[in-house]
Amino acid sequence: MYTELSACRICKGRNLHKFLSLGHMPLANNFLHEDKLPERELYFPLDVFYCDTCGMVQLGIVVDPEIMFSDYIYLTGSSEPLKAHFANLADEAVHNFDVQVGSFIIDIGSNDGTLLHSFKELGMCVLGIEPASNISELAMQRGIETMNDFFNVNLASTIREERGQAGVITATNVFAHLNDLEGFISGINVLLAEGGILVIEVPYIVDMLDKLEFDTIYHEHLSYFALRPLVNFFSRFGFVIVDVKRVNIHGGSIRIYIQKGDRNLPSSVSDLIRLEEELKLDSLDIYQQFARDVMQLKKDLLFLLTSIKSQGATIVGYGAPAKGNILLNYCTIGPAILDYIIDTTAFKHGCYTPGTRIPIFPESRFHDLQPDYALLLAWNYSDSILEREKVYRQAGGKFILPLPKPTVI
Ligand code: JHZ
Repeated sequence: MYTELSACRICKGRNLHKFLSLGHMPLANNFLHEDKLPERELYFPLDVFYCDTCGMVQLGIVVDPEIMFSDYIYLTGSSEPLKAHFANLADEAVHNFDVQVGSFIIDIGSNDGTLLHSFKELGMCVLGIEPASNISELAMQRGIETMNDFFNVNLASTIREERGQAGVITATNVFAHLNDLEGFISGINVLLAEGGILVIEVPYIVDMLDKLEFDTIYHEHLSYFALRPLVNFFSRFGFVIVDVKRVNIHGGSIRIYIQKGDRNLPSSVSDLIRLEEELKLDSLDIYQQFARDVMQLKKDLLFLLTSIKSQGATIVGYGAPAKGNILLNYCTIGPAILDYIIDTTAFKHGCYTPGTRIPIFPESRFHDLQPDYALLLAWNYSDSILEREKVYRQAGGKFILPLPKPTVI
């Protein structure tokens, strides 16, 4: 079901240092349906390594993607801030790169078609590629043409023969999920038109380290990217980063614009590389400190939650993101602490969290029962959620932000 990493995914170096072990964890999106609760669940080791040669941070194992992605529960369209974020991405790509109306746009890992919907509204011809059959069906029902498949060079050739090359290819929150990065870039080489633009968004390791976002480490995320190793990677394959910006999504990500060819790197790239050098991302120390801080956070969060519980207060979880399951399992927070979790995704209702087995309900339960505290598992949307839940807060309800330091709001 999984293979062990023997060399760095980017530079093939073999000098890999393990700096963090989160123990054995269930798959973060493997929510359990109430009709078929298994007696035992699958657990996989979750260890993180630093490559001494090129500085890439990566997981020690690769779980079979068929197990993780063929049937998927995460829906992009379930989070309003994410919809707005993707509308902004489509708008920015079209305007900054002068993409003509009617251009062919492909989204790899297109989920429910939320991003492509924004491109379609701008008059583009769109095609999604999505390996999860349940989710590609949903996208089709919403009028977004979607191929139910994993992206690779063969699929790229088929699409090119049948439909021609694309002016824009997007891959948001999918690049960090790939083991075969070379296969991906070969596919892009086939499918991207000359002068076309590849847009990649990945969580940024600078944010992960800075805000102690350890729960974004899970089996789906094989790589934790800084910009420096990526610049070298793309140039090896005849591509160049033409722009990069930090974006406030998923706890802090980078949006990277890439084209075929070779030219000087823009100042946006050199500025971020300078930041990475200043932070000393090329030395093991910063990662070892991160690991020590993660262990301390576990103690602090458990202490806070158990003290609140011992006073007889009720605590629930707000949002059931994949990362929440890493936080709950690692910090050993189960149904004795959280009565239930609420989430906007209909697919998740009636399910239990993997490992910890906490039931998930629609948001209405939260408003009906007005619990004393809500642990904000979807902490990346804290601004939007705190604003939305004004009435709950005015009535005395409190939120607990777990990261970077457990805080009651
Ligand atoms: P959210 C996903 O991880 C999945 P997750 C994926 N593996 C990936 O790479 C990362 O993103 C980057 C709910 N919610 O987006 C909706 C509310 O209930 O942080 C979602 O279930 N109320 C592809 O799962 C969850 O929270 C709300 O008001 O960690 C958020 O999940 C809002 C805003 C969201 O990603």
